[in-house]
Formats: sequence, structure tokens, C-alpha cells
Amino acid sequence: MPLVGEILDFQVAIPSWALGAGGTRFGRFSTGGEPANLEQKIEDVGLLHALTHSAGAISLHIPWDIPSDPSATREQAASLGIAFDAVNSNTFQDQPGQAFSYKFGSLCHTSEGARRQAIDHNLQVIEIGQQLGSKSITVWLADGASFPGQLNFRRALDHTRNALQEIYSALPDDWRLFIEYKPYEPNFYSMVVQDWGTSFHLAQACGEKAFTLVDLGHHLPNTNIEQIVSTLISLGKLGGFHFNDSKYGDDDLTVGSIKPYQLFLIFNELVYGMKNNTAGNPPLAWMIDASHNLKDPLEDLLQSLEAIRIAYVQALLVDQRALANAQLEGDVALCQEILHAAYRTDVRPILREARRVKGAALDPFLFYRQQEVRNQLIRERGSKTVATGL
Ligand code: AFD
Ligand code: MN
Ligand code: MN
Repeated sequence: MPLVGEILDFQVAIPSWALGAGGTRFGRFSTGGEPANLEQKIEDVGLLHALTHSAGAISLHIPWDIPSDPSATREQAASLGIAFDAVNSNTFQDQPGQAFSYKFGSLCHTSEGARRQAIDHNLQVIEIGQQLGSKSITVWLADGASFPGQLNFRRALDHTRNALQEIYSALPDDWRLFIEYKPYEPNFYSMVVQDWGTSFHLAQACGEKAFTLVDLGHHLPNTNIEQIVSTLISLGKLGGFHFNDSKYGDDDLTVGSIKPYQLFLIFNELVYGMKNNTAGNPPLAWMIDASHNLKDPLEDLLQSLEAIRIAYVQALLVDQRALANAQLEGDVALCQEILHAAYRTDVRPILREARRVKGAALDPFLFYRQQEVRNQLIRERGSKTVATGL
């Protein structure tokens, strides 16, 4: 099968914070056996990768995941075939002993001291990433305002741009800076980096190693995300993706659980964009950014990994030539038929074949259940588990 090769190369990074049960502000329900430290988080990603051969990287969040012995951490990951994807900075929470509070923002703060502290934190994150072999940093800013008048938009954006430029100037040559955006939450009136246009502007202002990162949950309902993807690739500024799904907001639900057709349409633009890459957009960074309260986190991630690969393979099946012709002819109905023909193909046998070739589990979810992996983890790590990060 010709598609198998393309699928094998397609790896998705797992965020360290999705390995434990997430929660809401109302409560958190532990699954038991969740990882309590970085070593155990890497073990879990190693397990996902062994089962699927599609999760060959982990994305760390600093300070939650500071390695005590970076070379040992590197060795452990390498032994499991796991690479270090983007490192993430955290200026949305105050840390013990910190001189300035982020209550009123970080890179946008009116206080120079707070901005300095947030910049220095990002520089430290880059250093830690370098020790592990990461090649990118993702900056997501919670900065904004919850009430009109609270913040001067222009000053906040100027501060943020200057700070990002300073972080960018410390970026090693072979690194990339990813800038996330989000329309609301935790601030509910305005976010400094509210949308892709603002992120794009900031990436432009930084330079050629800076890119916009699209998190699927960071859009207002019904936003045409596939069109954003198309625009960013055509501008050569799409850095990567945080996959999840949502019905209302940043719900961080399992990928493909709510809007699988939208996911397919996004992949259709990604595949088209990367095959017609006139602006020289570099290869994209793929990551899951989901976490919630109900499922076994590893089962949830297995489902997300499968959904991503299904959408990817379906997008590879789109008859691009026929679609281009139908578009030229103005044959709207045929355009839809062509997309649906790909979307309605059951590509799971292709995914099984790809896993068979690599000696992974034919059906990772079933295998995980049959082996009672969660029970083993609970026996090893205990049923009273520690929250990872958020
Ligand atoms: C946020 C963003 C961002 C951030 C993460 C923290 O999506 O990726 O790093 O959650 O947990 O909503
Ligand atoms: Mn994200
Ligand atoms: Mn989010």
C-alpha cells in the first residue's frame, strides 16, 4: 500500500500535561497510576509510541518538567525512541519565590520588572530545551484583560512584541519560535494575542524563525480554521498544530470526538499546502493539546492519535486533480462528492498495516485494555496520584 510509507513518517508529540487526568475548576477525578515525575511521563509516552508507532516525541512544560539530570533524561527518552518536541514556557501561573506576580500579565505587563522576569523565564526554557535536544519553544500567553479599560491595548501589544523580539534574539540558529493565540480565557474581555492575525504580526516582527501555532480549540465557534491554515501556509508562517476538539470553546476534548469532518478539512488544507509549498513553509510541528476529566488519559491519547492519522490518510486520498478540475468547472456538487469520497473511506486497515510493518499493536486501544495496562500502572505507582501540572 503506497500510503503506508507516508503514515510511518507522521509522528505526533504528546504534551507532558495530558498524561494525568486533567480537571476543571470544579474538581479533578484521578484515574490512578498517573505519572508523578518526568521519568514516568516519558515512560508513558514510550508506551504510547510502542503501541502506535506514532507518538515519537514529548513536549515539556517548564517549570513543571525541569529535568534534574538532563543527560539521564535524554538517555531515557532515546532508549524509548522518544524525541523532545517544543518546550513550553509558563507565565500564566506564579511560582513560589517569584519576585513579580503575573496577575496582570507577563510579557505585556506595565511593570518592567515583571516583563524582565517573564523574558528571563523564556530564556531559561530555551536553555533547558537545548540540554534535551528540543528545537523549538512555544509561547502561549494568558495575558489580557477581563474588563474594559483595564489595559491599554496598544501598550500591551508593544510590550509583548518587544519582549518576544528579545526572546527571539536568544533563539539558537536551528530553533523555531511558535506563538499561540487564543480569543478568550483566562481573560474574558481581551487577550493580547487574540487571533492568528496578531500572532502572525508578532511572528513577522520577530523574524524568519518565528511562526504562528494553531491550537484547534483557540477559536470562536464556527471559525473556518481550515481557511486560516491555508492562509498561513501560503504565507510560509504556519509553525504547527495543537490538536484537540471542542464544541464550545477551549474544551480540550479528544481529537475527532466532536467535529471529525472539520479535522479532515483541516488536513486537506495541510496536505494541499505542503504539496504546493510555494512560500517554503518548513515542516509542521504536530502536537496533541488535550486533557480532561473523565477518561483514562492514555486511552484518550490513543484515541486522539488514531483520529489524527485517520484524518491525515483521508486527506491524502483526496483526488486533488479532480477537485481542481471541478473547481475550474464551477461544479460545486462534484467538489463535495470528491471530498466526501475521501472522508467516507474507512482507512483503518491502512493504519493497521502501517503498525504491523513497525511491530506496533494492530489495535492499540484493544491491546491496552486486554493487557490491563492501567491496573499495572496503579500497582506500580499507586492509586493516589499526583496532578501533573495544571
Ligand atoms: C493552553 C494553551 C497552551 C498551553 C497550555 C497549558 O493551549 O498550549 O501551553 O494550555 O496547559 O490552553
Ligand atoms: Mn495549546
Ligand atoms: Mn488551550
